[in-house]
Amino acid sequence: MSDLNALIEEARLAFEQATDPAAVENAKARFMGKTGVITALMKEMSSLSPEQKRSRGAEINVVKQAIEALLNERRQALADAALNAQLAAESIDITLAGRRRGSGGVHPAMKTLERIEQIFSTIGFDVADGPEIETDFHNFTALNTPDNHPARSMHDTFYVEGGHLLRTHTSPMQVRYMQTHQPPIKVIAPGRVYRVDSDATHSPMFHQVEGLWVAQDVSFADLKAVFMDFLQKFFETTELTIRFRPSFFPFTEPSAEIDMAFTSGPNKGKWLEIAGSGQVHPNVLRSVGIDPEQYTGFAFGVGPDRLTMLRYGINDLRLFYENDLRFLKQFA
Ligand code: 2NL
Repeated sequence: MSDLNALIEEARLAFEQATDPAAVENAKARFMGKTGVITALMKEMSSLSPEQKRSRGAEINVVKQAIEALLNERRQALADAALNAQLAAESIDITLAGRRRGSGGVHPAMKTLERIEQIFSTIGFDVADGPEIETDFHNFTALNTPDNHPARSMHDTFYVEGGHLLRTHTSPMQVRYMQTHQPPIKVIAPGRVYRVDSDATHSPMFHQVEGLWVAQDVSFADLKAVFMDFLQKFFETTELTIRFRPSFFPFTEPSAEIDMAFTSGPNKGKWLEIAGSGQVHPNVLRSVGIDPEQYTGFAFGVGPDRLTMLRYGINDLRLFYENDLRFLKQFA
């Protein structure tokens, strides 16, 4: 029996020294496997008498069960240790604050467009919408632009398939609006426009807002009042003046540039070119089926990016298009 007790101790030691499941199974084979010690002891019994067989068999069984118990204990201990190690490694601190999705912001160029739309809405102007890929008719012909006008050249205008082009101003939206509405017409047309131009002060894509009021007896005086009202609301000050300088556009006659100057503040006294304008040319009205003998109107076009720069004190147009978050976050 003492040889058998020694065997149990031997097994206990072997299992203890096995520090991973594979080693435990190897140790098990040494005792319980086909070529293991227990199997050998069983075979040895063949030479014993039936009497001796019974008692020796019972003893061996006790040992076998003891070793099996040790084996299962060790298996369980290793499995527990592995699980605990995994739990420790994968532990998460559920008290930590979650990772939030950053909230976006409206781009300053779009903020200005929204602001302009809002201001003109309050004085009864509708907001037009339309395609950025336009027909030659809506972008040029209807706007009294002659076939040989330099703006139509490929040096100035992006042409796409099928004779279409990227609109060079937002006027085509107003042309479409006039084709589908009867005077009185009060509409603004904000959006992206495209020109073949790219340097420090020009981007091939920029923004424009045009305004149009066509009704009976709409005059330059109305333009001056509407535009002044707009600027005062936009800059939130009455401390500004405007002046009209004669100019030329194919779609207006007469035409004028509008300059403005602040009469107080850091930009006081500096004249800034901010819009082109004029009385809508009779040919433009005719091309959309409006009788110029019955109706007149004014139109203007502003570069909102310029207004954004003035309003926020931005000195470089390129900042609008670099998508540098350090710049953009200041407007969020
Ligand atoms: C500029 C010049 C201008 C217009 C745009 C216009 C639109 C229609 C009819 C007549 Cl549908 N005119 N738009 C008129 C004068 C000037 O923009 O330099 N913009 C930045």
